[in-house]
Amino acid sequence: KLEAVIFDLDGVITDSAEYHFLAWKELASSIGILFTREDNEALKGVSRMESLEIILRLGGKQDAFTLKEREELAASKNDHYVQLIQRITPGDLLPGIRQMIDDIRAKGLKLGLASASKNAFTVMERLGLMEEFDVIVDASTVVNGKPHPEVFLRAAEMLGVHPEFCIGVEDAAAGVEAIKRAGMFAVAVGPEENFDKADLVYSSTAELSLDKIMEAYRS
Ligand code: B16
Ligand code: MG
Repeated sequence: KLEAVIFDLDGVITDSAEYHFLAWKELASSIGILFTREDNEALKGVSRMESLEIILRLGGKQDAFTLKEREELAASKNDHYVQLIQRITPGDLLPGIRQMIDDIRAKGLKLGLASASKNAFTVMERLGLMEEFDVIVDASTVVNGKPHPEVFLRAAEMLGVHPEFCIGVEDAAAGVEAIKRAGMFAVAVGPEENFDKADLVYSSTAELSLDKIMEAYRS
């Protein structure tokens, strides 16, 4: 029987993916790399340093910087990102998310967060959601990034729920893979063609329906 729903943060609860994009775009341009919104898709759910590697490869500059320089570039992107997310308010929940949280609570299910971001606590605070979630697991406490299942398994463990009785909600292919490898039921948000591994796909968060998800989970 279903006991918990575990959400990804960026791109599911709020559109912080947009702020990641703006910060990476500026960083890329400062080192002469053109970085587009389309390129940004490949960064969703991917860790900070891995994201930088992808951008450097995109610009053919994978060998242009030492490790120390790459760390400085990543830190500079993060400073900018941290500045941008100060603008987030409780009004920045993506459509349908407030309803989902209320429905999950009303059904007596537990609520968890599994994010690859080291800034997840700041974003959750800005959104006013700290009180509503039973557990928040972010990238600072896990060793392996998505698609490794660790962050979802940790959230389930902290909730005291067997993975089999958890649903995970993700907007990134790497995240959906992490949910499936954790042995959970995977709900994806985004274009159908991105998610061949998901159990259920919604085109946007506005379409999410706890009743329908629970129905699909049971069958
Ligand atoms: P940070 P999620 C992920 O968060 C983002 O999707 C990804 O784009 C970002 O690079 C990653 O967090 C690391 O974020 O630089 O803040 O540590 O979608 O797993 O909530
Ligand atoms: Mg995400």
